[in-house]
Amino acid sequence: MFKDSKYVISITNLKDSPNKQYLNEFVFIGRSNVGKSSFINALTNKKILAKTSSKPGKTKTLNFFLIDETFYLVDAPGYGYASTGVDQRVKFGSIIEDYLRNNQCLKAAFLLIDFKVGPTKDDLLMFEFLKFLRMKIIIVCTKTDKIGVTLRKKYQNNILNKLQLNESSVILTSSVSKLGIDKVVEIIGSCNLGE
Ligand SMILES: Nc1nc2c(ncn2[C@@H]2O[C@H](COP(=O)(O)OP(=O)(O)OP(=O)(O)O)[C@@H](O)[C@H]2O)c(=O)[nH]1
Ligand SMILES: [Mg+2]
Repeated sequence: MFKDSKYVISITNLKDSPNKQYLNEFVFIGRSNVGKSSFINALTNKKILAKTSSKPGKTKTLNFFLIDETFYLVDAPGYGYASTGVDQRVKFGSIIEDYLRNNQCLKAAFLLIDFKVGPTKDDLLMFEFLKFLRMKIIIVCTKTDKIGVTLRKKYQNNILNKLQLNESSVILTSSVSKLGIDKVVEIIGSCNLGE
């Protein structure tokens, strides 16, 4: 677990990034309501570090959290939800795209996929885009607590098929039961050391 975590800033323009010392960054991407903000709270063991909501579209900015004074976790706005209007949707899309394209500090992208829903069309597009950018991608399945243990293999296989990945490349997690949180902490730790 990380020792110290603090919210730093929410930005809508990359020039306002707080990362002037070129610390490593790790971003959490996924559709609205997939559980990105909840996941950051679970990782940092804080209930309200990142604001969550049952209504999709809560996170509308790139939110920076400084961890142990050594790297940033970045909470991204969700994609694929139209309730905020088409223009907003395009705008959110472009700040994420800018952020992903022009960022030497970004060491890995965690792509969150709702375990029960499986990869949506938007998830598949984002996955392709991250591959195109040659980003280190970690697939995190969220809300696995909603599926009984015996059915999990079936849901996992569906996701693996759609992404054309093998078993070892997805992590099953839950911000409620805390399943998989330790694995993600470990991955961030080793990426941060440059492994
Ligand atoms: N059962 C269950 N519910 C979860 C889990 N993680 C998040 N949720 C719920 O899912 C809803 C959305 O969570 P958020 O963390 O706000 O989702 P988000 O991806 O940040 O959403 P946006 O900011 O709108 O893009 C909230 O009602 C959470 O309580 C989980 O692991 N299990
Ligand atoms: Mg959020």
